[in-house]
This record gives sequence, C-alpha cells and structure tokens, in this order.
Amino acid sequence: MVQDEFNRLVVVSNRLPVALKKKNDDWEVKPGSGGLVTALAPVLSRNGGIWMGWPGTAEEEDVTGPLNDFSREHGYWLHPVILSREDLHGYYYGFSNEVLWPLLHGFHNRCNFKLEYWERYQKVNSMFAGEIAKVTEPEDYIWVHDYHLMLVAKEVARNKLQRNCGFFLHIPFPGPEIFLKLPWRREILSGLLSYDLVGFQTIESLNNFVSCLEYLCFDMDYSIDGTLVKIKCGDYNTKAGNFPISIDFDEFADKASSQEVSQRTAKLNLLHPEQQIILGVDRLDYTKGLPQRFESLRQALLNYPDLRGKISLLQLVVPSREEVHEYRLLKEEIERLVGEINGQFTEPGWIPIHYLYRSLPREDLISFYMASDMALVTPLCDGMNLVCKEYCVCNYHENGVLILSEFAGAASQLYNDAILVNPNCVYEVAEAIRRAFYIHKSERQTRMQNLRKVLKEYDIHFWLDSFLQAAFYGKAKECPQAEIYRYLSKID
Ligand code: GDG
Repeated sequence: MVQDEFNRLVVVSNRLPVALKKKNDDWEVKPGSGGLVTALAPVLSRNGGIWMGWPGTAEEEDVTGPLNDFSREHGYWLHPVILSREDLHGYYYGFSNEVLWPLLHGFHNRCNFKLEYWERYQKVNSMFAGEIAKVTEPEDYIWVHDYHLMLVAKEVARNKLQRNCGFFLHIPFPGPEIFLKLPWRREILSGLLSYDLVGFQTIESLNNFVSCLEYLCFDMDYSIDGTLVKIKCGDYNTKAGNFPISIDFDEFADKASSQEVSQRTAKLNLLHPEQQIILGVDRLDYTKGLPQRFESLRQALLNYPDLRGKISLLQLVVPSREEVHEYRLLKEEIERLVGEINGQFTEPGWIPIHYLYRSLPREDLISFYMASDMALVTPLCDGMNLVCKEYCVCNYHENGVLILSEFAGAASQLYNDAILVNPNCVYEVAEAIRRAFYIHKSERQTRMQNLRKVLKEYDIHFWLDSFLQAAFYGKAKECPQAEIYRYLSKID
C-alpha cells in the first residue's frame, strides 16, 4: 500500500481546513467541509499527520489551545503558521490574488506586478519552509497545495533539509504567451522544479508548464514515462503529471438521498412546477464568467420567446474577496445586470433570474442541485470546477442536463455527455440553453448516467491514490482525460 511508503503525511496549504470563530472568550473550531479534507483526513490520522497553514485569525490571537483540542479529537495535528497584517497584504491579497490568480487564469492585464508583493511572497514561503523544518522528519511526505506556496520546496532545500515534497496546483497553468509576462517567471519555475512531483488538473496545464520550461530553460530535457513527464533542467530533476481532482461521490450521493435533503427539494419543486430551473453556483470571481452568463440568458429570452415564462435562472453567488475593489465592482455589475434583465422580462408569476448573494448550508446547496433541471457552469477559465461534478453526482434521478464551459478543467473528463459551450459566445450559450430545455427525457437520462459513471470511478479517492502512487512509484493511475482543444478543434 502506497501509504506505507512514508511516515506521516504533512499537508501544507495557505489556510488550515477549519473555521475558527470567537464566542465570548472561547474559540469554536469547526472542521472544513471540502472534499480535500474528507479525502486526506483518513491518511492524515493514520499516522498522526500534520496539516499546516494560516488559521485565519489575527496575529495577536493565540489559537494554539483550541487547535490542539481539535487535533486530539481528530487524530491529526493542525499546525498554525501565523501571518502578520503586512504578510497578508503582500503575500495573500497582493502576490497570490493580484498577480498569480489573474496570471494563471490568463488575465494578465489584471495583474499588479508590485515588487513589494513579490518580496513578501518569498518571505512567507520561506516562513512556511521554516515551520516545516521545525515539525517534520525526513521520512515524512510533504504535500504542498496551490499557487500561494510555489516556492516552499526551494526554501526547504535552501535550508539544507532533506524532504520529499510534492505540489498540486488547483488552478490552471497558462502557456508561455501569458506566463512570460511575469517579471519573476524564472524564480517561479525553479520553485516548481524544486518539488519531486508537480501535479496539474489537466493535460493542457501540464503541457503549458513543459512549454514554459522549454522557453526559459535552454538545457531542458524531458521524456514521457507512462503517465508522467520526467523533466531535467540544469540541476533540477522532477516529475510532472495530470491529476484531475474530484469529489467524494458516496458522500454527496448519500447526502442527496437523505430524508432532510429530499424534504427541502420537495419544497423547492412545489414552487415553480411549470418552469425549468437553471442553476448557477459560483464564488464571486471574474474567472467565473457571471456577466457573460446573464447576457446569455438575456439572449436566450430574446432569441427564443417560447422560453419566456418557462425557464428561470437560480443564481447563487458566494461572497469572496470582498475587501478587493475589483470584486466589489464585479458585484455591482452583476446586480445591475440582474436588475436590468428582470426589469426587461418579468411578467406576473414569472421572474427570469432568482439571485442569492450568500453562502448556503451544504444541505440547501444539495437540494438546489436536486431541484434544478439544468446546471449552467460557464467559467471563462477554471482549474477543474467542482460545482459541475457535485451537480451530476447529486442528480441520482438522472433527469438533469449539464451545460459546461470548455474552459473548465472538468470539460476534459465530461466532454462527451455535457453540452459544451464557449462562454464568451452568448449566442452559443443561449442556443445550448434552448437545446437543454427541449432535450428528450431519455437523452437526459443517458447523458447523466454516463456523467455519473465517470464521476463514480474517478472520484477524490482515486485522485489521492494516483498522486501518491506517482510520488512513490513514479507511476500515476490511468485516468482518461481529453486534451479539450484538440477534441474541439475539428475545422470543417
Ligand atoms: C479552486 C479552483 C478547483 C459553493 N457555494 C457554496 C458552497 N460551495 C462549494 C461548492 C464547491 C466549492 O464551493 C467551489 O469549488 P470550485 O471547484 O467550483 O471552485 P473554487 O472555489 O474556485 O476552487 C477550482 C478547486 O479549487 C479544487 O481543486 O476545482 O478550479 O478554482 O465544492 O460546493 N458550499 C456551501 N455553501 C455554498 O453556498 N456549503
């Protein structure tokens, strides 16, 4: 078993997988509910592993006690990395969210390449490496997550620490035409090359990474070894692979069929039995293509008057990065569009867009998934997108349709049975909405059955095993994934 190959698993991410809330003078520690925690927790607790990250609290707060209580109860250790306000400003809001997030999603015009951000990013990555030095041993496996921490392995090596370190990028990696805009492109690439294994969501991101190396490292050499790429670049030797992340199929399917969720779904179904509900669920972010989605709905209602009164978009937007001016502007734009479209089309008894700006309890979210006739998942760029996977897994009645952006990583797995769209083209998305509305019951069922089959086989546990097998045996598990642009690029 691959988990016998290392002593403890040490997961390193920007945030700890818990939410801390102060109640009077006591701290309440609630476990995170994401799929990542569900998959990693059993491996972590097997040998008293560690999860390292920022606890989300102010530097002057001492949260060691409550975190230790949580650790004892759950069988793995939460190790806080304390960040000052200046650290957060430069490393998190600055370099991570104003440089790497837009750049890696292909929005280089939105980047704010401030030198002070870069300096703080290096400092905080070095702090994380310092914490690794304090609490880990050479036999541990260090698994670093996401774009906030690309330099950690390099810093670990700089400290002359022998550690086996892997990295997984949750967001896309762009091609050289975008990545080369970054003033610190060489440093970021050498940071990634310092890991023993670098994992991406899709083959495209993996190829883009290799292409960037080819541009910037003149002595770069690589070979394909089964499912992995072996890379040699100067003194760096590493492996890279594609590992599409997913969700816990059984957990979502069980919740969806629970009595509590069924009751909530039944209530929602009663509200508009004569209408088809189109569901959108997204964090507030410019990568998610929300304005374009609303324009597509407008186009559908203009082009196909037969849909008026028969479809409604139920759009949940989850607040995110509200401190950032750009995100506040996006919220205003979204709310203006919702008002405009509702003003344009609403009739007595029917409203085209139901808009919610908040986070919902997981059970409510699942009942939304179940009560919807189609999901409209149209990001302009997305590493994977778990919402579309959750929608399909919860749809065990197999009567929903998935309309999915070709720019979501998930399209590389779900391309055959989702209706794929280019989210930049409002006419195409409008036509897809009409198509989904009229799609025959039996076709809905076949498509959803196929989607759920893929998701059952390649779930979060598959992802975890595949990554660890690549790390320890040099071989990732086979997981069929299309290179989506090749698939779509048949020119007639
Ligand atoms: C990054 C990458 C990649 C949403 N609303 C509520 C709620 N959610 C949960 C969903 C889902 C998650 O948030 C969103 O995940 P996504 O994958 O769609 O998007 P990002 O947050 O941008 O995640 C992405 C992912 O990392 C994993 O690698 O797929 O590409 O950008 O799980 O269920 N949960 C609750 N209430 C809500 O209102 N409880």
